[in-house]
Parts: sequence; C-alpha cells; structure tokens
Amino acid sequence: MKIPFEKAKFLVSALNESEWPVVKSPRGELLPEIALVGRSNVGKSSLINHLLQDKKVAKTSSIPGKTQRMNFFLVDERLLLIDLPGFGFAKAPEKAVQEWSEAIDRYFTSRSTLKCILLLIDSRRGPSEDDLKISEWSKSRGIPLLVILTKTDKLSTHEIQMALKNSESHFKDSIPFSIHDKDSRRKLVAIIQKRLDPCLS
Ligand SMILES: Nc1nc2c(ncn2[C@@H]2O[C@H](COP(=O)(O)OP(=O)(O)OP(=O)(O)O)[C@@H](O)[C@H]2O)c(=O)[nH]1
Ligand SMILES: [Mg+2]
Repeated sequence: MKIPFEKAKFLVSALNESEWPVVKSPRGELLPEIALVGRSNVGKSSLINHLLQDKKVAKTSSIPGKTQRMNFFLVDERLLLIDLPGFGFAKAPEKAVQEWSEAIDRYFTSRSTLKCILLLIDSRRGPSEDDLKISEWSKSRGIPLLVILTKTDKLSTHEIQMALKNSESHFKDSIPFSIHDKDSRRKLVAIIQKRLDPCLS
C-alpha cells in the first residue's frame, strides 16, 4: 500500500495511554503507526510539516522542548504518524520530564500498532547514547528503523558524506534530509514506500 503522504489531519495531543487514539480502517483493522523519535530540536516537527506539505500541522520552535506531548496525525486515512517529545531536554521541570519519559516508555512497550520508527539525528552531531538505545531496542523487537540525518543544509557535500559514513557504522539505513532541500521530501517518501511499506500492510 504505497502511501502518498498527501492528506494529513491532526488527531490528538496525548500523554497517557487512555488518550492514545484508536483508529481503524473501513475494514475494521487498526491503522499502523510510524513514530518519529530523536533528540529535542533535531527537527522532528519540521520534518512532519515538510512531509505532509503543511507548514503548520505540527508546531515547531527554535527553542528545544517545544513538543511536550505525543502528537498523533492521521495520514491519507491509512496511517498514523506520531511526533514524540524530544529526549535529552533537561530544561523542562523534572516532573514533566519524568512524565514524558514514562509515557514514551509505555508507548514503546505496549503500542501494538507501532510498525516503524524514524530516528532523527542532527547531521552535525552524530548519534547520542539515547539514539543507540532506541536502535538496539527496535532491533530486539524487530521493528524497522530508518535513520534520518537532519539539517544537512548546514553541511558541505563532503561533510554530508562523512556524516552518512559515520551513521552507517552504527545503523543499517541512513538518509540525509533538509527542509530546505526541495528534493528531500520526494526522496523521503520514496524510501518510506520502499523500505517501510511492507511493514505497514
Ligand atoms: N537549517 C535547518 N533548520 C531546521 C531544519 N529542520 C528543522 N530546523 C529548525 O530546527 C529548529 C527545531 O525544529 P523542530 O522541528 O521544532 O524540532 P523538534 O525535534 O520537533 O524539537 P522538540 O519539539 O523540542 O523535540 C527550528 O528552528 C527549525 O526551523 C533543517 O532541515 N534545516
Ligand atoms: Mg517538536
């Protein structure tokens, strides 16, 4: 089922399991989900807006910690996309950070419709301990993970190649991405369709 990423609708901003949406296809099957994860400020919400061609569907900010809840989007009536709060954001009140991390842990351990993970890593920084942990976890659960190296507009072509090489020493699949590169969206949709589509059927 090749998803064109043409039509998107914001569903709900949630934290606790009771708030997570249950969305079914006309045939009564639960819709599959793709979760976006990564360090705070890496560009998760911006990628969603770029992918869904709607500048405002997800809220972005230059200040880290903008996304403080799990935001669920319905895409083409066939798939849910989830923008998770960024990890590694220490400036929020301790209680809030604890609440997010507990909710995210619960999400990863209990959400049966989670079929794919897009792990975003800043192309200038490389993977953090948390990024490596997510990757190990996805391997152990057999959930496909695609690494997206963001903000490549800030790097030269040579630096992008180096960042890709470094990423490939840790992860199976990595692609460069920038919201300022007109071709990034087409390439991202193509790779999601090719690599992840079989898991979403
Ligand atoms: N130059 C450049 N800036 C980007 C790109 N993607 C995102 N940004 C900027 O990076 C900042 C953070 O982007 P967000 O999309 O809000 O990041 P986030 O990962 O959702 O952050 P949290 O919600 O805090 O977890 C914003 O100022 C964006 O405009 C990119 O490809 N290139
Ligand atoms: Mg965000």
